Formats: sequence, structure tokens, C-alpha cells
Amino acid sequence: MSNVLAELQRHAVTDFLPLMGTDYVEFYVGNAKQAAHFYKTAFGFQSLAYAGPETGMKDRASYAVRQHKLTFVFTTPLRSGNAIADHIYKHGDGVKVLALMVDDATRAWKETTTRGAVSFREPSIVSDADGQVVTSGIHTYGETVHLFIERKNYHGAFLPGYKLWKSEYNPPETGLLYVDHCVGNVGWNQMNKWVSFYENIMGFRNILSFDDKDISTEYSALMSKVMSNGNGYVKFPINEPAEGKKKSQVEEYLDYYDGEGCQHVALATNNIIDTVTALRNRGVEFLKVPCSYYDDLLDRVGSIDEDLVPLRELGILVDRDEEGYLLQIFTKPVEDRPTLFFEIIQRKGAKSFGKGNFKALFEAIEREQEIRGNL
Ligand code: TYF
Ligand code: FE
Repeated sequence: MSNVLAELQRHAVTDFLPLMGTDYVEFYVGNAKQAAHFYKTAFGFQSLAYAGPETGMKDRASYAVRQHKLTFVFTTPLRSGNAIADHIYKHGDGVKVLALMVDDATRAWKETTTRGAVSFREPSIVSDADGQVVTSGIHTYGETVHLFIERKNYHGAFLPGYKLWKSEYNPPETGLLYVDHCVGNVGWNQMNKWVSFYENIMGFRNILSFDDKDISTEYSALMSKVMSNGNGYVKFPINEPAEGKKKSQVEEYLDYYDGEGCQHVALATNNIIDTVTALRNRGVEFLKVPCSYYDDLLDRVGSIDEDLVPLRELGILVDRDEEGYLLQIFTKPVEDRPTLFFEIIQRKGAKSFGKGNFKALFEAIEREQEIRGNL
């Protein structure tokens, strides 16, 4: 039997938490109406669904937007003195929910809570005229949660409780396709705890590790371990700060987010030059690497399909592994706090995370830390 087949069979018997991908990412924000507008205007998301007092949701307003398989939800509280308002007061705008697509949300909750996950939501059925959705949830690092979404008996726009959001303002998409990975920043010496959490409680595997030798010598230090579920559709790298010559970028995040949380969400495209051109034209700000990065790029990564000129003009980074190459670029933080940012990534065979770019990338992040006075 081929290795591939053996591997597939191993997972078929051992994967107690089969995931079909990321269902949506929900952000708790100070002003959901304006956040939704920003992600439509700047990132090219399309209006999808709305929930609020008009739909029977008395305490909050939520706007769901979509681009291909990528769904973001922006939620804001309508009054103070509740969990959503407290979350924003402490963390600023940030990711609350990394929702995962499952076939059986009741089983997902049982499998994970019996292995030690702390429940966030017991399996519950929500329904409307378009059918029913089962959701359940568990806590992960910081105040972040994973929801399990079972929507096989639902054919509405998004979720029960939401109404279709028809807007007259529909800026074009920018070619963003799906969530490639979501990175969590955890506290000092908390890496092993969260690696064990994803291994033992969620059945993930550690597929890649970067330690301070890969990363820390001159620049902001961190350790990173990439956790992947069985079929590879869901990947959660975890960063921990490390002692270095300068203040770790992970420590800066922990200071400003006031705890552990989601550091970046990587969004896939199949034409990074077009996507980043569009994003820049719409006001999205990206980190810049020195022009010298491009002088020896082709010596480092070999020949690539793309022209060097637009890559250099846009500041897109390239890295190669055994299976192919990838192109990636990072936005500046999208809040006033130096917390959450986005990565735009195009994979051409490569399954890695751009280790060859860490030096240039982390030096670019350090320049921003320096400007903020946080180095
Ligand atoms: O997700 C990754 O591993 C890459 C590299 O603070 C990276 O995007 C790692 C840590 C970090 C920024 C980027
Ligand atoms: Fe990344």
C-alpha cells in the first residue's frame, strides 16, 4: 500500500475531530458598522448577513461579510457591562472566534471536552425557516474560542438569527479566497501547554517548528510551532516570546492585547500581485523590506513564474521549500494597538511558512516597533 494511502487510513481511524475547514472568523470590535464598511472598502468583502435588534438580537449588532470561502463577522455590543464590551475594553478590536466547519458539532464538543477542553458553549440547535445549525464551542488561548459549526441541514445565507444583508454599496473583491492559517500568540513558557492542547484535545499534529536559533540572533525573538489538523485544512501556528537582544514582537503584542490572542490571519489568493495591488490602491498598509532583499532573491529561491519588478514594487516576499515556493506579504496592524495583522499568501506547491523570509520580515516588524517606541 502506498504511503499516502496508509497516511489517509491512519487519519480515518484516528481523527476524532474531523474538520472541513474554517467556517468563519468573528471579531469583537468597537463599531461593527464601520468595521464591516472597512473590510468591504479596503479588502473587497461582500455584504452577507446582519443580526441585531431588528432580527431579535437585543444586545449586539453583527455584520457577516464574505469573499469566496472567506467569511468574517464583526460584532459589537450595544451597551456596556457584558462579555463583549469587556472583551473590547481589555483587548481592543480583535479575534474572538475561530469557527471550524464540522459534520457533527455535538460529537466535536464531546470528543474535545472529554479530553479536557473547557466548554464555551454546549451543543445547541438554532433554527429558522431555512433549516437548523448545531453549534458548540470550547476555549483556547487567552479569551479566544473555537466554535464548531454543523450546517449540513441549513440553506440560509449565514446562520439562523441573521437576515440577508442586501447593500447598495458593493466594492469589487480583491481575490482573497480562504483562510490559510491563523496564528496565536501565547505567553512566556506557554508554548508546550498549547501544543499539547492542540495535540491531545483537538487531535492536531506539530508539522513544523522554529526556535530562537532560526529566528532570534539579531532581531526580535520568538519560537513558533505549526499545528495542523489531520487533513491539513486547519493550521494554527503558535508563537511564544523568547529572550533576545530586543523586545520580542510577541511580547509587544501580549502587552497591548493584554493577554494571549490571535496575532495574524493568513488569507490565500491565487494571484498575489493583483490582490496586493488592489489592496494597496484601497488603502491597506503593508510592511516594507529593503530593496536589497530582491538583489539576490532568484539566487535564493531559483526561478519563479512572476516578474521581479512588481514583486519588488509591492514588497512581496518569496520562499522555497522541497515542494515548491510561496509568496507572502504582511499588513501593518489593522488597529491602533500593535496587535492583529493580516498576511496575504499565495502557495505554489510550498506547504511551509516562509522561514527564509523571517529575518527580513522580523527586521521590518522591528522598524515599526522602534517607531512605536516599543523596542
Ligand atoms: O505564520 C507564520 O509562521 C509566518 C511567519 O510573528 C511569521 O507567517 C511568524 C511569526 C510572526 C510573523 C510571521
Ligand atoms: Fe503566517
